[in-house]
Amino acid sequence: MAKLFRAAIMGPPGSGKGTISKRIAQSFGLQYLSSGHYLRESIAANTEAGVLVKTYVERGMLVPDHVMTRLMLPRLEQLSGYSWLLDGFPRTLAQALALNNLYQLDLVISLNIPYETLRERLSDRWIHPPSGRVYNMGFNQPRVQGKDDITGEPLIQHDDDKPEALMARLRHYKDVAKPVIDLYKSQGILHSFSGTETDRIWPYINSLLSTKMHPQPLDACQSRTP
Ligand code: G5P
Ligand code: MG
Repeated sequence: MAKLFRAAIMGPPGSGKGTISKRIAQSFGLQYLSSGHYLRESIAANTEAGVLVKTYVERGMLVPDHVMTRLMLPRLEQLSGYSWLLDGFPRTLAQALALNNLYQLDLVISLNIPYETLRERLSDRWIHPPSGRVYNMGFNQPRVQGKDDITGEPLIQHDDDKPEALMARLRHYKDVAKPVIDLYKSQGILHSFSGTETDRIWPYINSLLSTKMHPQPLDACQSRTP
C-alpha cells in the first residue's frame, strides 16, 4: 500500500488556498478538508455551535481554538486510511500543536500574496452557498452574471468578504500565522510560494508534489468539500 500523505495549505484570506487545494485534490487524489467550508456548514445548520461560529466569522475574527479542533480533528479520525490536505487549518499555534499531537504532516504549503492583490480578489468574490462553488469576476466568472453555472441559483457575497471584515482578517493573519510558519519551518516541511497569480504558482506546487506523490485522478475517493 502507498504511504499516506498528509499536507496543509496556509495563506491569508483570498490567497488561493481553496483554488489550489481543489487542483491538488483533483491531480493527486487527496481528501480535501476546508475549515471555512465546515464553519459555513455549521452556520447554515443553525446549530448551537453554528450560532456561536457566526458571531466570529461575520466579524472576520478567528473562531476559538477549541471549537476549531473539535470541528476538524474528528473528521481526520474518520480518514485514517486516506491521504489528506487541510485548507485553513491549523491557523494558530494552539491548533498546530493539537494537530501535531495526533499526526505528523509531510508537507505544508504557505502562500505569500501581496495585500493589494488579496483586496482586489476578495471584493470580487461571489459564492453559491449550497455547493460552495466560488466565482471571481475576471478570474472565473459565472456564465450568467449573479447565477450559479450548474443550478442557476443566485450567488451571494460572504459576510466576511465585505470590506470591514476583510481588513480585520488580513491584519490578524500575519501575527497569528508567524509561530505556525516557524513551527513547520523548524520541522523542515514548509514550502513557501510567492506571486500574484494562482495560475503561475500552481505549476511549481504541482512539480513539488509530483516529487512526493504519483498524480492520480480523484475518482474513487471523492473530496470531502466542494
Ligand atoms: P476561510 O473560508 O478559510 P480564508 O479567510 O482563509 O477563509 P478564503 O477567503 O477562503 O480565505 P482562499 O481559500 O485562500 O480564501 O482563496 P480562494 O477562495 O481560492 O481565492 C480567493 C478568490 O480569488 C476566489 O474568488 C478565487 O476564484 C480568486 N482567485 C484565486 N486565484 C486567483 C488569481 O490568480 N487571480 C484572480 N484574479 N483571482 C484569483 O475562513 C473563513 C473564516 O472562518 C474562520 C475565520 O473567521 C475566517 O475568517 N476560520 C477559522 N478561525 C479559526 N481557526 C481556523 N482554522 C479557521 N478557519 C477558518
Ligand atoms: Mg478558502
